[in-house]
Amino acid sequence: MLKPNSSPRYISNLTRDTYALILAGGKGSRLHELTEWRAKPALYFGGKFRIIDFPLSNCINSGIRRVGVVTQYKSHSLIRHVMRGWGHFKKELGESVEILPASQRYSESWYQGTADAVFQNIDIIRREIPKYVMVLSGDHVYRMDYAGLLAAHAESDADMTVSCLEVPLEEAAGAFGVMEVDENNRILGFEEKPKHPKPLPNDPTMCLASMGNYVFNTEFLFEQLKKDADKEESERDFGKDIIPAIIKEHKVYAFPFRSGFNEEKAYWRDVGTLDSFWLANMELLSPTPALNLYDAKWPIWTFQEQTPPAKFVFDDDDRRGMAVDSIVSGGCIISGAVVRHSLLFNNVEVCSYSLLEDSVVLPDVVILRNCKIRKAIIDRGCIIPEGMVIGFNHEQDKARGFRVSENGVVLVTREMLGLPVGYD
Ligand code: ADQ
Ligand code: ADP
Repeated sequence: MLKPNSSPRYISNLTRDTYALILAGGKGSRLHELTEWRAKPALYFGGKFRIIDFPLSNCINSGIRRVGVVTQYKSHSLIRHVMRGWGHFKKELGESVEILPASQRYSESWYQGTADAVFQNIDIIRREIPKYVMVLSGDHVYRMDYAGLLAAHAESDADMTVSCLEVPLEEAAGAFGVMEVDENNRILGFEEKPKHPKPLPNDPTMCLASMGNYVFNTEFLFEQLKKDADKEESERDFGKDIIPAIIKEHKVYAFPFRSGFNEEKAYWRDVGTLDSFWLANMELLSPTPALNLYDAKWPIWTFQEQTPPAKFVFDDDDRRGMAVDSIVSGGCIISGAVVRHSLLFNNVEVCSYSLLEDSVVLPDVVILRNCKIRKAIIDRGCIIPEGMVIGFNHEQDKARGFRVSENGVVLVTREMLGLPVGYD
């Protein structure tokens, strides 16, 4: 709740006084070949987006118009995307989306942990003179009005606030930072990726997990980063080093994630594995998905390639080309083929007599005639040869060099098909 005497411009002053830093340098190693050439935040999602579009759109829609995107690992396609899709902001109007690659300003090395990625950009943040710095993970798909988080931070007079949500214990174990809070949500204990997370007092199956999104008072952040930089044994990481070191002496609060939308259950996905990537995309095919991409009040902005409309045509033999229960993006041509319960990104061509089911197909893919594909992720730029069967016999899929996930999703990339690398 806001203080009753707060000015009508309370929230807009908070968001205006904030600089957001999106950490987008992570490797995403459990996505295997999907992130071999691109950072996880550059991974495609939902037919026309990349993951980074979600935190970026949340910032812009929340009224935070000064944003830095911190890049490191395999950043080429990420930088290209941010430049093309997010490069039009006007510095003169107090708006900017800047790319901040590791540039060795404060040390000879690349960014070490997440805290170092912020530390090495201190001078850039300082120039903006923000009252608050919001550090966001660039790895997750969700819609969130960050103004609520900022308001809670300011209201509780906190030094730092950590955005969190309830997660089943087995999901959090080894994956998330887990915290204990008092009745006012002040953080009393924090463990980074514990094997045995502490359950909630009122629910032994769930725990309180960090989303990797933080708000800091700017000067407080700088002090803590400098202190941490002087510690030899530190890994320079917010979860491992900074948060555990400050919770005793400083006011660090948890903010329970609410999207700010009228949703039954707040949507937040860490699409960190092939299975979760596939499933999160499949979920969008539901008539009423938990993630609403069609809400004009909270648009997800992205770089839009100019493509002609999707097209469904009869082939020479009068076979009907169709897609049902599917999302089909611009530039696609379905010619005499059947597409069922699948998500197609831009410029996918499916040729006659082919059948595609339960699959996610990234941009610029050609599926030639007579293919049968089920429960697959087809990476960008693949050309599936005539008659190829994928997803019906996993031994055969593996023998071809495709990757089969724990839950039986088959990943196919250009390299696996023996196509020349360097496709861009
Ligand atoms: P992880 O997501 O495992 O845990 P990490 O790998 O440090 O933490 O990545 C956090 C974010 O920073 C990601 O968006 C990643 O892309 C980026 N990143 C990682 N290393 C970077 C570097 N050197 N330079 C630039 N960017 C980098 C964190 C928290 C947990 C929390 C989870 C929620 O530490 O406490 O539960 O996020 O997913
Ligand atoms: P995008 O993320 O826009 O698809 P990338 O440049 O990251 O663009 O790479 C797209 C695809 O091209 C990847 O799936 C990968 O297979 C291939 N690729 C890109 N660069 C290389 C490279 N240097 N070597 C091999 N393959 C590459």
